[in-house]
Amino acid sequence: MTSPANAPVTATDPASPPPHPAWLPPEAFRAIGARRVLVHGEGPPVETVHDEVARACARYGGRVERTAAGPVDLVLALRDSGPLPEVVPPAARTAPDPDGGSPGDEGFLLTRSDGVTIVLADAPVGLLYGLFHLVRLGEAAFTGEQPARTHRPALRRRMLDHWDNVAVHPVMGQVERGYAGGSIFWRDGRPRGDRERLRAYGRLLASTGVNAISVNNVNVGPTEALLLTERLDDVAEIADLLRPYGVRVHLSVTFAAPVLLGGLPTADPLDEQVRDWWESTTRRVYARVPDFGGYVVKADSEGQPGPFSYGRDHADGANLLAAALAPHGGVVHWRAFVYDHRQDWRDRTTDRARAAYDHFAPLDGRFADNVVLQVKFGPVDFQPREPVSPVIAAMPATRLAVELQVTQEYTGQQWHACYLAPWWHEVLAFRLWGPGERSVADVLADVPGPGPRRGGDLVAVANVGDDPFWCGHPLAQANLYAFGRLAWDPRLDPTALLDEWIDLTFPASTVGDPTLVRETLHAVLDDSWRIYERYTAPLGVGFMVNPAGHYGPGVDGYEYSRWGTYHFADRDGVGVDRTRATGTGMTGQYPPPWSQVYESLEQCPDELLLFFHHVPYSHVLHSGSTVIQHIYDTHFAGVAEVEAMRDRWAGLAGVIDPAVHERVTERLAEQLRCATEWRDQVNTYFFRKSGVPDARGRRIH
Ligand code: GCV
Repeated sequence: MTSPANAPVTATDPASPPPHPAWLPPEAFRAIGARRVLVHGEGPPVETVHDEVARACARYGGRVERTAAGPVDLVLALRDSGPLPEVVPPAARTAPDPDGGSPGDEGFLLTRSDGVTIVLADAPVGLLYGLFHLVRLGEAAFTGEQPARTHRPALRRRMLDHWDNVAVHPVMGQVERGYAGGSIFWRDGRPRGDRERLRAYGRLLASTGVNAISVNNVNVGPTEALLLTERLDDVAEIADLLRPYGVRVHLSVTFAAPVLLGGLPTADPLDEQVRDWWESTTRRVYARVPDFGGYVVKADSEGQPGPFSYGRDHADGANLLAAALAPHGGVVHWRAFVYDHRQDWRDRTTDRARAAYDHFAPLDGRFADNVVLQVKFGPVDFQPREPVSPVIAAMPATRLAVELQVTQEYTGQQWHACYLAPWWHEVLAFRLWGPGERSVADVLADVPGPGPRRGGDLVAVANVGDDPFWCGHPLAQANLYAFGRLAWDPRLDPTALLDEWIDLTFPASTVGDPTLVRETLHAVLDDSWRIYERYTAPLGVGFMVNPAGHYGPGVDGYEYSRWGTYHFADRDGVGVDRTRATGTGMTGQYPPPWSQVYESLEQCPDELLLFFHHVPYSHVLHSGSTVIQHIYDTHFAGVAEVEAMRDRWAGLAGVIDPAVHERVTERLAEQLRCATEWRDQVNTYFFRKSGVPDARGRRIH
């Protein structure tokens, strides 16, 4: 049995076989490939549309043309590319854009009348998104009459950040927090040159709606820093490969670049020479990559350089880079993940969860228009359960990006099946000012209402590598898929998204028993995030992971460390007092009603109880259980549920691709081993601390 610690890094070289098709196997294009198709328009993404359709038609017997020579079943047309082809029925030609808005830069209009399905777009990438929408619809795209409907992304930027190192980092390896082998971009200090894999990646991203990526780790080392200057060609090559898929490339840069690369004595954001250096450097970037997206910056965070070294604040720092990018239309994603990572555990006044708000909320209104403040979704660090970050409600005059983690750093590292879309959906649907008010998604989508009105982006840390299944765990592909789709439309239902992913990845005609496949995948994945939560850290207290790699249990692993992530368990109770009355006061960072709800022991939701309160083990939850009994019950239940997942999965042997089946079987065995370890360590720890036996008399060590 291969365990995560000694898992082989799966390497492929340029000559190796193509990776798993993920959710775009040829069969997913059958409905389109069997049709007579007209593609009308020009521009790189239109060529992509044409090539996709041509490939599908070659396989499934249809035909594709650029000018109509006869009747067609499907028209994909750019509206401003000359007169629309005659075959577009008059009704569709004159149809006003529904809801009064045009498709815009990235949207498309879909209608079907007189037996012809029509996708119209104003910009080439809209046509590409329209094509992939048809792929999702399959045969349903070619039935009946369909009134015109405009589809537009809710969020402007839908971005994946790659924490890929160009040179192998001595501790973090080729990909920081990467669980899918090596980087798809870099190997041992050089570009890996696997152009086919990058094209395939661009195609997968476009099909979900992702339109931006950053290609290197936010922790920028000396080799990575050079991507901004002398190794710009490496970035340009990636940009060239992804452009046909509507994906713009961004770069993580170090704030110390003027010193490291420019030979200046300072990187002070108010220094004239420093400003000039960023301006000229950025000009050269755009000369080489005209559609370059911008910079991502982790400053004054976990050892990365930043404006604090010069007595400046983060608005000074972010605005420096924003000024250099503005003339070219670029943005800076400035991360709000700033906290004291050298905290003394004895110091009970410092609260890491407060840090982002304390640093950034006072700066609201000072950030340039092209600064996007990138905020982790929770106040601590991508835990399987945290409250939503109060920063998102606190900065009405600042553009925001909410950052999620598709890579499963704290959610089983792609050894555990953990479908994260329900968690993200919960975060995006969280109503920051209480029931009936705007949600996180509304803030990002700039839906009118009180609070922030600048709109924003959804960003996530990517989970892919050079693994043949892209993600190590084949079922982790569903997370990547769901992230893109939620960024396009945060209101989408996670269960429906899983169905979309199943339909595409396991087309009915390619598996032995489609109903069994669907039921099994739902049984394994629907509740998998909550199951993971059940056998790991209880009631929102977080961490308790093994500090060496954040995989597996380590209940006291961080308790006496400098990282600010403590649970404070003793013989009487557990949890972090973040109340205003007796604790760190973090509850006061929320607007009402949450500032009161979280402050109140009676009202605080069970799942966040230990995030906000230190309580005795005998404290009775809303569920009716005591805290200690809840810990025992959930940990026994979580392991039993993983056993059930494993047994359900076994039923797919011989029904799906054996390679996928075998890989998932292997991972479920490891998940069960690890979940059991979590259960036994957590239960034993709390039994020994509290001395309270399990009311059900089960074995605790
Ligand atoms: C890229 C966590 C991770 C780090 C990561 C950091 C961040 O602390 O463990 O590996 O660094 O978050 O988001 O910058």
